[in-house]
Amino acid sequence: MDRVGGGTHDGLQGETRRREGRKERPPAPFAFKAKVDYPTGEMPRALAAGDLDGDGFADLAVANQKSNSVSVLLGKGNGKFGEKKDYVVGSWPQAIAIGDVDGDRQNDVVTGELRLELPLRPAQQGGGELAEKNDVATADQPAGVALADLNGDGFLDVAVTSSIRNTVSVFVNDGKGRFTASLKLDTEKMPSMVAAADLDGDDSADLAVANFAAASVSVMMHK
Ligand SMILES: [Ca+2]
Ligand SMILES: [Ca+2]
Ligand SMILES: [Ca+2]
Repeated sequence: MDRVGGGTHDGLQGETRRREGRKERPPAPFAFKAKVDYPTGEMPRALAAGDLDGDGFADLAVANQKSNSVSVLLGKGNGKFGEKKDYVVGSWPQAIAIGDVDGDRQNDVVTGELRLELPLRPAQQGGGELAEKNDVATADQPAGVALADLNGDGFLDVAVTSSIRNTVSVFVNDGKGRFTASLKLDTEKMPSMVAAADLDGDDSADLAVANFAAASVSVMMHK
């Protein structure tokens, strides 16, 4: 834990060491080139980066809330992206995640929308096209989606918030992209985003949920 105050002997020494440590290393160059803009659908609300066409370069998937679509922009590997290709999803998508949910070693796209969340699958090896959507019923208004192996079987499960039910639900993946509702946990008011990460170093994924109307984050540790 960081010390507060810094007036103690240890604190001053620590601060001196930190300053010296910084001096020894030249500062890393830190700058960005001029931005490049790419069109999406209307009201892009969420995006995820991941390789969708198997070429090893990150692509972008954008959930367009007003257009009820997902725009996929394939990365060329030099930082440039091709033109978007749009895929119709259900109404008002507001969350998106990329991961291989059906075990074919190609990444899939999962979005959260007004009533459903759905995996979309790349149709063919190397194509980067998304297959027909496959809907999974969730609680109302999934506002946030995270993909992580939550039950330790090696397959990516889905954690999804319901902004009007004040819950985060876990849907367990059978390894082929078929999800079963498994857990429903209470959050505070209007949960929005959810993140899954190992927060206590025990190699199992825990959950953190931002509560839009409660000015809080709910943290759920895996037992
Ligand atoms: Ca790619
Ligand atoms: Ca896949
Ligand atoms: Ca799992």
